[in-house]
Amino acid sequence: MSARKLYRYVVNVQSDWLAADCLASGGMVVSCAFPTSRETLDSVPPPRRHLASRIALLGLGMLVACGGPYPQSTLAPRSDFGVAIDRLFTGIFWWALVVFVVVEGLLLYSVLRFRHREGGPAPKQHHGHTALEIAWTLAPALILVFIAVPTVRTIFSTDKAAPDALRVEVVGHQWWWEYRYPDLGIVTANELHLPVGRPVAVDITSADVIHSWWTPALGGKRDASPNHHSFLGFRPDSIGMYTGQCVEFCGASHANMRLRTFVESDSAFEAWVAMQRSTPAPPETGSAEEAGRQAFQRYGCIGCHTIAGFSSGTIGPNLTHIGGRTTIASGMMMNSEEHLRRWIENPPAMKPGAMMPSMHVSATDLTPLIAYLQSLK
Ligand code: HEC
Ligand SMILES: [Cu+2]
Repeated sequence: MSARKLYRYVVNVQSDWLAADCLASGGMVVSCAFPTSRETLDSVPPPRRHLASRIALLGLGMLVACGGPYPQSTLAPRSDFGVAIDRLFTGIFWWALVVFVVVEGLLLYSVLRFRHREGGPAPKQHHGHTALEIAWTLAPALILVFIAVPTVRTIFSTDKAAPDALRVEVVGHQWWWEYRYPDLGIVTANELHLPVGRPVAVDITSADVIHSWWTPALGGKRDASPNHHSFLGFRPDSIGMYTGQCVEFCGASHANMRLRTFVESDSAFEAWVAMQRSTPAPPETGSAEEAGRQAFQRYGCIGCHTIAGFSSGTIGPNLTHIGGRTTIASGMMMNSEEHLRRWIENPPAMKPGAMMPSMHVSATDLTPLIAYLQSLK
């Protein structure tokens, strides 16, 4: 308790005062107890003391927000859909700025020009000024039209697939993404590969609860709902790796449900496709990888994971080419020996609520098991 401070935290809700005793730690409110009786509410003093420091904090926060670079920004669009949204945002931003300047200008003018002067006369009152009333009814309506027309036009222009689009199916799972390319016969997870310049038609659904798929640089987000298919179409225009994540709260590891989208040159994408379609050769007899493959069977990993030519479980991600992924556990950790070790030892310890239980793999089995997984390129 010594390092913590008890703050009297006051929140103004629609001209009424709601008071709460809040336990604060390191600048974060940890818990609040709201009093119930009217007397306690009335006895709370207004929050004057911390005003200056709060304004300073807010200013600091806004300054920090001006930094960068931010990997997940819609303001650096890398697809036609992303550009369309950005253009819409910029247009609406300028309209909002005009409204802000006009309204605040009039407000400031009125406050200063008609302020109370000792002994001065009350300002002249205006009631029922028809021209003014027509003006301030029409002006907002017109501004809304200027916002609505481009918005609706953008919605219609982005809701259909181009005929030559590459089809991709996205299935959200707690807490990872399954990717299928129905025309290419590829099933993979968490890391999507797309060729630059080619339109993509993404079909999004869920195997359990509602998730939402979003790679901010590539355009809009779409809910992944069970028994429902959402469409997302875009054409990536720049080579690069773009991160994204689940944006619909879906349980304990919602924030650990990340994703990576690799936009590649045609040749790099073709090479990736060829690799994904190949079946990994069985490990050499007597090798560590072969011992690892046996462990993969013995510990029941085969019940949940597909490895082409070997196992066919579908509860967890397809591991046929797990060695070729840059991350594991839905973009949570880099794909390294150390992380694979910690993951397989105890997945829920790395990722709260993970649907893969600890399989109690012995230390002697773990090393060859990891060697086997890493050999699956
Ligand atoms: C009960 C089903 C189940 C069993 C059994 C199981 N897993 Fe998993 N596994 C999962 C699920 C589900 C995930 C995805 C977890 C997540 O990212 O939230 C996963 C993820 C993984 C990943 C990361 C995959 C990726 O694409 O990032 C690896 C590697 C893995 N498991 C290896 C194993 C090994 C090795 C075993 C056996 C010792 C095993 N699993 C047993 C369900 C299972
Ligand atoms: Cu989710």
